[in-house]
Amino acid sequence: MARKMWMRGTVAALSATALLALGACSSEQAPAAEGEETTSDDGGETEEAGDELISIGFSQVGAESGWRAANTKSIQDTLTADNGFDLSFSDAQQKQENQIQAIRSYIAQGVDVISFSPVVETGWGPVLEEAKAADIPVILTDRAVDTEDDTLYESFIGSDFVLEGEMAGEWAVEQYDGEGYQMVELQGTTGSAPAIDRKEGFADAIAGSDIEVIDSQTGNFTRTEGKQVMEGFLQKYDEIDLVFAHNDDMGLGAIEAIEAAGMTPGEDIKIITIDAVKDGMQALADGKINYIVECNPLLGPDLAEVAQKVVAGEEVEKRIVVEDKTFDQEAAVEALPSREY
Ligand code: GYE
Repeated sequence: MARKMWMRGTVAALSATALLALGACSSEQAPAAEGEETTSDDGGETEEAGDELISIGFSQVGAESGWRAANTKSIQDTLTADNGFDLSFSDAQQKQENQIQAIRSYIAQGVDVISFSPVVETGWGPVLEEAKAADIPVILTDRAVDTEDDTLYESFIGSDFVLEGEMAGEWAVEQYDGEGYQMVELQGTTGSAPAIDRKEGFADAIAGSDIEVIDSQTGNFTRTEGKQVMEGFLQKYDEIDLVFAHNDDMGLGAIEAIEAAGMTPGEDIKIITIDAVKDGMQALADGKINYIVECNPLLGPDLAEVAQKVVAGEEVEKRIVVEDKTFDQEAAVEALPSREY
């Protein structure tokens, strides 16, 4: 927490710092920045220092969830010309091949920094090697890649998804162990870090309890697919007591399916989700979801700071872990009025 606060504070001063740091960079930097307007309110910089923006290519996973919308907004609101950046942003529509294509085009453009949130964990070796060969630093945000070679990226900024799954599972055990609950799981996108890790963390936490996972399928992190998969579960099983959804959106889809089947979500069937975006928090406050583990999507400020340091040749941490909270109904009611996303 203290460290998050420190980072946020630092980013407020980013514009000035970025310009200062860039003063020390070579003029070959930031080819895409030529002719860009730079606004600087620090007044004391040399003319050259104010001329260049850090060009950054960002490949986003898609627009699958409320979390993703908040994450995109954070990145676009932070990596602005005012803060010293020239951002190229692309949406991969949850397809790895689109991300690889976007990264290749950023390499061809010769951007200063590439950042992306990998839709799945595996299959990144070749394109990361290409970025390395072109001397373009890569910063991972939100999701990890599965590689032994951590020289292929500068830093990975994001939550600990195993821990999120564990926190969700621990609460389930605390509340429901001893009841003989039958649980279904709505998994995130197959092969993605949050789906793999949240599943693992949750399973570890409920091991030894009498909560039985009777089925587990992917709903691809979307509300529509979460609803469809839940409809299938409700047809297939006579008794479902608990749903663990890897994100709020799939949990919200499950709520629709449960209500359509004439049952009361949060009572007849308990629901635990991850993310804590506004719609999820509202459902928790309304008693339709029982518990939410937060996943903070506001990664823009940390990304801006790390990108600025990398371009300035400063050391950065390989792993920056974003801390998450948990919410029950009471906590959601309290947090909602000031919730940013
Ligand atoms: O939980 C989900 C989104 O990678 C942490 O992706 C992110 C996950 C998030 O679609 O809502």
